[in-house]
Amino acid sequence: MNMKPEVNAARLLASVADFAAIGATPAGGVNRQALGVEDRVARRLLAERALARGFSVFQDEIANLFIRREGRDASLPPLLIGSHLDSQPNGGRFDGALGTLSAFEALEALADAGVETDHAVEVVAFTNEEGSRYAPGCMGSMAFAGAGALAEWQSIHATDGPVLAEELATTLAALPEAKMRPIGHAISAFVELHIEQGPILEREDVPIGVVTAVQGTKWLEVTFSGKAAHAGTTPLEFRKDPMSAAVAAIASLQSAIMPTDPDARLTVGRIAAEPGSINVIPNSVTFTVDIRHPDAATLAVIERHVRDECEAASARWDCELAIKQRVDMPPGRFAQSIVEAIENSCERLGLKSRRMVSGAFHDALFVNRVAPTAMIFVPCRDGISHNEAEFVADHHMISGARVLLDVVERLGAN
Ligand code: HGY
Ligand code: MN
Ligand code: MN
Ligand code: MN
Repeated sequence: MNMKPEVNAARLLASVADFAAIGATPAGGVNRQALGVEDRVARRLLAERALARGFSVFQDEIANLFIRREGRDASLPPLLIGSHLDSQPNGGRFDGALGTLSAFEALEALADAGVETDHAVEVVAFTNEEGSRYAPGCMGSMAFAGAGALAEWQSIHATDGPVLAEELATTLAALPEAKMRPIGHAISAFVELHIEQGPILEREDVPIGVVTAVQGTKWLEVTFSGKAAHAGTTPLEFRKDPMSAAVAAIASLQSAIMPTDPDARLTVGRIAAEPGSINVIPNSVTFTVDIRHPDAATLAVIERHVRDECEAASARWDCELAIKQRVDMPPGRFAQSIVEAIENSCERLGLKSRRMVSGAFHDALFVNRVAPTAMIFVPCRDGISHNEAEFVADHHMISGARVLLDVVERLGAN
C-alpha cells in the first residue's frame, strides 16, 4: 500500500550533522577539499548508507558518485538529483552537502513509504564542484555533460601538491563496492537543492528560491615575472619588480564597470610571490581573478578590461606577463518545465517562493546542457557562504527537502 512519502526531519538533520563532522574545523565549518582524505571519508559514509538501504552505488572515471533506487520501468532514463560533497578549505557545513543529503533523504522517504516511481531516481555527488584545490570547479558535472577535459586535468597539481591522477585513482579505489559506469549516462531531468549563498531569500523572508538561471564565471590566473634581487642594495630604477606590477594591476581592476553595474563581480582571492622572502624582490607574483556577470557579452568586456590593465602594468613595471584562463563558464538558463515543477510543489506545500538567478556557479549549470534542469535554493543566515560561519535554520532545510521530495514524486512519474 503506498503511503505518502514524508521527509524524516530528524534523520535529515542528523545526516547533515554526521557529514559536518567529516573535515570539521574548529570554527564550525568544514575543510573537505576535492579528492582529499576527508572527501573520501564522506563518499564512503554515503555509499555505505546507500548499500544498507539496498540502493545500488556507481562511480564513473572522474569519481562522480551515483546512488540508484530502481523505478518501475528500467527502460526510462533515471531522474537525477543531488549536488556535491567537496568543500572550500574554509567551507560551511551546508554548501553542497545539504543538496546531496536532501536528495538521499528523498530516496529514503520513497523507500520508507514503499512508493514506486516510474523512472529510477539517482542521487549524485559530483566530483570537485568547488575548484579550490584543483581548478576548474565543476569538473565532475562538466565531464558528465561532455564538456570536460579529463585527460588534460589528470596532470594538474593540487594547491597542496598531489597530482589529480593520483588522487583520483586513490578515490576510485577507496570505494570498491561502487560499480564503474561510463561518464555521462542519459537522464530525464536534474534538480539540485542548494543554499542560496546570498542574502535575498532571508531579507525577503521567502523560504524557497526557484532558480531560473546561473550567471557566467571566468577565472584568470595572472603571473608577472621580473628579476629577483636584493631588497636593500637594488635602487628602484634598477628593479623589475612583479609585486609593484601586480599591486598596480589589482588596484585598477575595479575601475571598469563595477562601480556602475550592480550585477558585476570581481574578486582577487589568492596572491603569491616567489620566492616569498621578506628581503628579496620577488621573481614572480601570481594572483587569481574571479569575474562574474549574468550577461555573457558584459563578462567578456570585464575580462578584456582585466587583460588590458595587466598589460599596462607589465609595460609600466617592465615585467613579463602571462595570463592563464582557468575557468570559462558561460551563463545558463534553466528549463521552464522544471522551474514550474518546483513552483507547483511549493504551492502544494503552501510554501512561498520567488524566482531568482544564481550568483554562484553550480553543477546544475553544466547538467543543464544535457537534460532539463533547475535548482531549489534555501536561505542561509546573513547570506554568508564560503565561510565557516555558514548557517541554515533547521526549518529551512526541512522545507527545501520537502519541496525536493514532492518534485521527485512528480518528475519520477512518467
Ligand atoms: O564559486 C562558486 O560559485 C561555487 O560556489 N563553487
Ligand atoms: Mn556548492
Ligand atoms: Mn561553494
Ligand atoms: Mn554547486
